[in-house]
Amino acid sequence: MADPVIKLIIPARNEEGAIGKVVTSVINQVDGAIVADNGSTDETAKVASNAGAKVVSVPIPGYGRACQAAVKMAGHHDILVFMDGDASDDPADLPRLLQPILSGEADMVIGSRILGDCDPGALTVQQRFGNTLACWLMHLFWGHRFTDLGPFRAITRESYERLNMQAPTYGWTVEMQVRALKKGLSCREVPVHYRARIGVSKISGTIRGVILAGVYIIGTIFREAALSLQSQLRNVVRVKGCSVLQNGEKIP
Ligand SMILES: Nc1nc2c(ncn2[C@@H]2O[C@H](COP(=O)(O)OP(=O)(O)OP(=O)(O)O)[C@@H](O)[C@H]2O)c(=O)[nH]1
Ligand SMILES: [Mg+2]
Repeated sequence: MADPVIKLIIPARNEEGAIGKVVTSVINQVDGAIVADNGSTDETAKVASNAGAKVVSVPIPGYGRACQAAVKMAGHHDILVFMDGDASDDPADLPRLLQPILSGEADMVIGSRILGDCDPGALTVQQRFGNTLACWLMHLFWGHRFTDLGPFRAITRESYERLNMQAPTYGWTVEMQVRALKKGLSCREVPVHYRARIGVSKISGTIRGVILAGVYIIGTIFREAALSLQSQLRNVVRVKGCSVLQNGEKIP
């Protein structure tokens, strides 16, 4: 891909201590950064804007909602990069993340914290367990081995649009990976460095956050598996030339 327009999407909820550093550390490597201020009650929006990001306000909390709203605001782009706003992702890894897309080898690249190195305490035991389980289920259902659901990732615009992303909250990352597999996209992982976040942990370090994230992530995988099964059954019915009624309409 020659000279692509790269837009960076950063969901952020109460990240005033980190978001300025995140934006300034990466803004020169992309063609624009969009921070989705997800109902913050602190100065996240102001700090992000001062650092050079475009800010979109998304009042209802939800990781997926924030990402989707920011993508809508991104304007023209060829590649989307997603990164957390708590300074846990390392901008030095961006070239490595983009390389397989730029060379035409991949449609989507996930930054794997498991293949890379994590600072002490950056990736909790609960996160590692949840990611391993989710990746195992993806392999079981769709036959592809991911090692992580890392938030630092890149995808071509065309591929992103094919995924019709829906997950409003924590299911966002796994939904993107599962739907990429279902659409037959070329998926890669590259090792990334994961740092301890700036500011107070909201998800992985809290019992409520871990349970909620786990339920949404695993629930998303089973929902996607059920949808796959449903469409396979429909195909079988079609191939057999049966005529069945669905929602009151006849499928020839
Ligand atoms: N918790 C939370 N984070 C959100 C939300 N919307 C956007 N975010 C941002 O999404 C990114 C990931 O959330 P984190 O709180 O870092 O989640 P995590 O990395 O699993 O866990 P911790 O870093 O330990 O809190 C951060 O940039 C958040 O600010 C939301 O509704 N809730
Ligand atoms: Mg975090």
